[in-house]
Amino acid sequence: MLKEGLEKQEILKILEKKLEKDFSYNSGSILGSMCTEPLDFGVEVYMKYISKNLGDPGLFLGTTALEEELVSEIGELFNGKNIIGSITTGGSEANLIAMRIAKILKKNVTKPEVVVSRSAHISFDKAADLLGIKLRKANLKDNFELDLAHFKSLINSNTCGVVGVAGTTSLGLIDPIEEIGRFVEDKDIFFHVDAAFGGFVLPFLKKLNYKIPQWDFSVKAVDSITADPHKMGLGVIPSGGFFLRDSSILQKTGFEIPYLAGGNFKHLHIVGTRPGGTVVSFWAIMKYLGINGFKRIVKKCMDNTVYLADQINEIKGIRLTTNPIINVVGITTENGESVCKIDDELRKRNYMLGKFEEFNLIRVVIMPHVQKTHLQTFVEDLSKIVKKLKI
Ligand code: 0PR
Repeated sequence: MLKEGLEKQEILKILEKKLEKDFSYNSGSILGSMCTEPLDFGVEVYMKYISKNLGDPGLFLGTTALEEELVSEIGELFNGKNIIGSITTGGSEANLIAMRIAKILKKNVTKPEVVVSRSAHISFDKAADLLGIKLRKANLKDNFELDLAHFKSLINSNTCGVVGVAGTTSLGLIDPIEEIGRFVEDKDIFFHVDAAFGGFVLPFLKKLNYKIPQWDFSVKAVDSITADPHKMGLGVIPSGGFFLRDSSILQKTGFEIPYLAGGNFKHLHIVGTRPGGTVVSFWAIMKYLGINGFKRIVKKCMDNTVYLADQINEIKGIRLTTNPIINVVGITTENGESVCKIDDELRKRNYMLGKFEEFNLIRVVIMPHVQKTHLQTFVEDLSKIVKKLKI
């Protein structure tokens, strides 16, 4: 550490140089990320309220009330009533909270298991590891949709929870939530839906008259939902979301910290000190955009998705893994050859996509920062690469 501090200007200059290595959202390079540039107004509000700490809610009663209002409003967007929950550090924390609840509610089960689809996010593996839960993974069919019969066969007397994904990480697919709901309807099994990505896409696609199957609290058996502001919500990082139908579960399973300056509030979080600024910011973003604002953003992403999908169909040697349902595009080879070489070549040209070796696909996520011009140059380069590699 320096003995004497530097001038602000000098520090800013050093920082600029050091951070040159980072990719920027507007460069056209970031094509495989589920995060994006937060909304300007959200950033403005966040900066203003950056010191709020919801780790001690009693000291910030206004922010606490704002969080409740925000959660309830998002709960309504997901067709729920009096939904409780909170803004988390991300989808991983929200999924961990859900898995913990599933385990605690079934105290009599000594070897708890949770059934998920093979395309469920890695955060369920992390949660299973931390909580001592056995994860039972249901197979996918050839078209990458969930094999429901296999899913059902994995449910047994040790099952404390099942998970459906609404907007899978690899392809943006929607698991059949209603059908999974039927498997657990009369059983004492917690049903969590991971819509970390899809949560701020699907409600607006539905309002844009896209055919979207029921995936949210409108399905009676659904107990909780993950949906992240810092993905398609354009919220600042870190902001995920956990939404819970039955408020008595907070009383039954919540943590308590008796000594806090602001008093004791039951909570479900894994972290202690946690940002309030992100919550205030997302409250402001929801008010500012309204349903129509989100519809416009989602529509632009979908138009670009269709554009890219059409272009991929034109390139010989590669094809779409599946027809995109939401703004996630999976690309694979026509002859089954590995996508790794294509991915390597793309990276050399600074195209950063997601690579899912298990499914032999590379993933483009058409986030709000992705412009049609980015996709045009991407397609030109991709086409050249596929030709050069003779795929
Ligand atoms: N559930 C689903 C369906 C997800 O896709 C993700 C993350 C999570 C949960 C976990 O969310 P957090 O990362 O907020 O904990 N999906 C992205 C992915 O794995 C995360 C991501 C975002 C990765 C930006 C890369 C990146 O540049 O692809």
